[in-house]
Amino acid sequence: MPAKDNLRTAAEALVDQLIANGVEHVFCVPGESYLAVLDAFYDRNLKITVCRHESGAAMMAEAVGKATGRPGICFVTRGPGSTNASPGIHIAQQDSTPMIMFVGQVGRDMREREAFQEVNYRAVFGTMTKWATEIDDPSRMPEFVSRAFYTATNGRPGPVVIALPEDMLVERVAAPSAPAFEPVETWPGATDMMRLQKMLWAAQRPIVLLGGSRWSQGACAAMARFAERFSLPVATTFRRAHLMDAHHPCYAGDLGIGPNPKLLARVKAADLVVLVGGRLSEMPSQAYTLFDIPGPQTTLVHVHPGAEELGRVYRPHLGIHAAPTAFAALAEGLQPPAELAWREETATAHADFLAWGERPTAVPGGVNLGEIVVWLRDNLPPDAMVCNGAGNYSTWIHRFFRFRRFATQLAPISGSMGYGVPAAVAMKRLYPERVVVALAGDGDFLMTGQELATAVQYDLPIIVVVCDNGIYGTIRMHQEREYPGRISATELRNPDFVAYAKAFGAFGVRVEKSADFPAAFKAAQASGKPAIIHLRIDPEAITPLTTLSKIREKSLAAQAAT
Ligand SMILES: Cc1ncc(C[n+]2csc(CCOP(=O)(O)OP(=O)(O)O)c2C)c(N)n1
Ligand SMILES: [Mg+2]
Repeated sequence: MPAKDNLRTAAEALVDQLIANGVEHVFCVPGESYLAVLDAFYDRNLKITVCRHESGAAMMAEAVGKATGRPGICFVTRGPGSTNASPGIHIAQQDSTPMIMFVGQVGRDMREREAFQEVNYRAVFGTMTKWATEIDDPSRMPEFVSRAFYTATNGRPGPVVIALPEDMLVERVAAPSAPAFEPVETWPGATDMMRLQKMLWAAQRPIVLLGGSRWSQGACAAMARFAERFSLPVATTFRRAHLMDAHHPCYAGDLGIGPNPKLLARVKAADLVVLVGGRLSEMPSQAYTLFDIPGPQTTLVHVHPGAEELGRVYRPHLGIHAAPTAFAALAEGLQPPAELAWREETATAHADFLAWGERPTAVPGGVNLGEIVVWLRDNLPPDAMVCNGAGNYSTWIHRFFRFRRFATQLAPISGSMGYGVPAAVAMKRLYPERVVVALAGDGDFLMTGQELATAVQYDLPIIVVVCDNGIYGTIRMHQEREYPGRISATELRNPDFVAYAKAFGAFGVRVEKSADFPAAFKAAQASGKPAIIHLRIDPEAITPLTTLSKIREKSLAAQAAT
């Protein structure tokens, strides 16, 4: 409510500062701890998405950060609201995503008494964020919010948590809004680029690896032009396949979990690795086995926007402190040598990539996830967004889907289950004209499946493909390998997912044979509603390459031999 004294409450100053910074969407679960902010939302031009669980709200905000490069915003209540949101914060950290979470806090006069739902946010979120803070002085609201935008986006992006004591939020302040934040570019130096050019000229078997954040469609296109002029093979790291058009003749594939052995061999044989944006963490580095630590045997150029990441694990031969956007722009100015010794190798690398994911492998059961993903690949428009969480079902996406554009892949490097549905809800809210599909395991889906209600509430016709094999498949796979035949805590008795969809007012259809999937997908689209396509998958079909029984037999045989 506007006040007679022309002063704003701190809550109003907060919401105005968000709007000044270009925020259009806020994801939240309400709480009495930040009622004043809810009231300030009332007559402001913001799209509010009210969620069913804070993990959903936080993952939605994280997905916005991933897709737009600007901080996604969520609001949650104190105590349990904030701890429920922690998976989204952890994803933003591991995925280097800009995000700001505002959280209610007890009144300043009660602090340190363990008042109702009191949490020490600096302590709880201190190691999972770039900055966890609390605002005591309402007149500093514009300063704190402005800094949050810079902190979340500068260098290596990540999450910021700001706690808001409820009595502070209702105080009136004269402080004017701060000017909108301007993202700060991190440019490579001219000498860095010249050294890189020399290294490229001296190389025989170079390869480029793309990863991390601070990319854009324009930067991906610039990178592709650079790769093309140098005829460089380009691979993407775990869950970053969308950084390179899979149809580009330089694309060499996805260096994630269970990568194409030919790609792995190619990376191992390279004499120059140019890692742009990524950190080469556990998954792409094949559990840190690919390169020696700290001194890699291969000449390594590491381009990263976070100075603290350069030399953190791998000592690069050339470290370039730069954002991928800036690096890609300057890479366009590099000159290729007259002779490109590796030209044919790059063509082979692309052919190897295409061959690896071309045709689905044979697996037990009526529904072959490979065939489903290949159908999606061949039928979805190039700007369709594909979201997923964690589980073995995602292996088929990594191998058989072909991402064509930036931010069409929304998937957590952090390996957090439950990400697909909230990410899809957020993307459909931002981009209603685009096709948005989430793939989820049966375990994965029920971690955040209740956000289907959010999709229904806001008329967001996302399509969720639930890959139901009746098990926590990934863990069962590890179990059969490490403790063959000793099944422990990995079996699931599932609800009727079609009835579940219908109970939410969504569309639901079951698929028992691969051949029925196209009609089910079209029916889901034609319904105009959020939809669940329930795939019944044989638990034996644990990866595109092997079965649970084969893994068990192999482990038992190995045990017998020792
Ligand atoms: C939040 C969270 N909890 C637990 C895990 C450990 N985990 C990784 S994959 C997985 C099983 C996934 O099962 P499901 O979604 O059914 O997919 P499937 O592997 O069967 O295809 C589990 C429990 C995780 N990665 N994230
Ligand atoms: Mg499963």
